[in-house]
Amino acid sequence: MPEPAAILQMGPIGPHLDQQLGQRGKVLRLWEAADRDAALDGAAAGVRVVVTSVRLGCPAPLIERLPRLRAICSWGVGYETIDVAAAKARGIAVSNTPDVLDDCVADLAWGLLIAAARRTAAGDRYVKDGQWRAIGQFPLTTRVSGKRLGILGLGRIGEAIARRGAGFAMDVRYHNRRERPGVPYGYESSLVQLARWADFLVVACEGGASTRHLVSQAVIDALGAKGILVNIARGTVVDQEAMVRALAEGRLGGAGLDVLEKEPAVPPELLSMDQVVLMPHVGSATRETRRAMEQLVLDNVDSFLAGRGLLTPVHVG
Ligand code: 8YV
Repeated sequence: MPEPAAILQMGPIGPHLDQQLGQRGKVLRLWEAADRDAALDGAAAGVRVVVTSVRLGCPAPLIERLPRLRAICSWGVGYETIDVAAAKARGIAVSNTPDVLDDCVADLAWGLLIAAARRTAAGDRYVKDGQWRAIGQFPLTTRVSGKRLGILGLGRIGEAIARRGAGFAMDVRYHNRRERPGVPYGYESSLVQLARWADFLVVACEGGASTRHLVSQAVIDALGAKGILVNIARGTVVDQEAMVRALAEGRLGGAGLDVLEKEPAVPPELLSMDQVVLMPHVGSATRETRRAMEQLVLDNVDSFLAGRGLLTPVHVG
């Protein structure tokens, strides 16, 4: 009998991780199996660790098929695609990759904010399409410095976004489920109030059922015709239909979006809007950060296999 795989890898994650994981033990690379069900059945009794990503997930039925599973190590800070409750019920620990991506995601949030306010993507098209010469002066845009920045979700990424606000002389406030003691930013217990106050509202909270459509029609209306919405979190946090309507009718000033509700589907109305800047869900997608995320998954696997538990466990409920 060949030795059963101790590690189940759900799909390709990155060259460093994909290559290094095999040095930790026998790995079942599920995406390479001709018959996934048969491969899972064959390996089920041996698997102690699942290596996955926020994209690939780890649903309850899979957890149920692996009686010896003790750890799920995931790539990505979000974990809404992993059934953490099902794992917890079986005493299975779950890790994600926090901290290492905060700066890159915050950088992109600011890139989108500035791009939406100053219309840098539209300006780039204007120059490259020859309109500078043909039409002349580009239309006036919206000032960024000195404005009011509202943040939905003052976690690690939200704080990194808030810190950068100081460089732009911005007044920063936030909305969370609960006020965070000791942070130097004003707390708004109502998201509608925060949106009414803010010039820019940046979405940086977690995804999943608990935050679905938190940015509702009422929040969008409160942000208003001069307001700009930035989302680097999850498309599901925003009522996308309401947002598209408000943008089309000029009731929302603009948007910078790294994420959409049903990626990679893009509402066609957005394609022709110069007040909207879109990116293909790449908040953490720099060479440096992706490498660090891969390494953190490996470090979690190593720590678990050495009996020291996970380094960056997810804590829920
Ligand atoms: C990735 C992410 O860019 O970590 C997360 O939760 O969303 C990002 O790091 C994304 O998963 C790519 O699809």
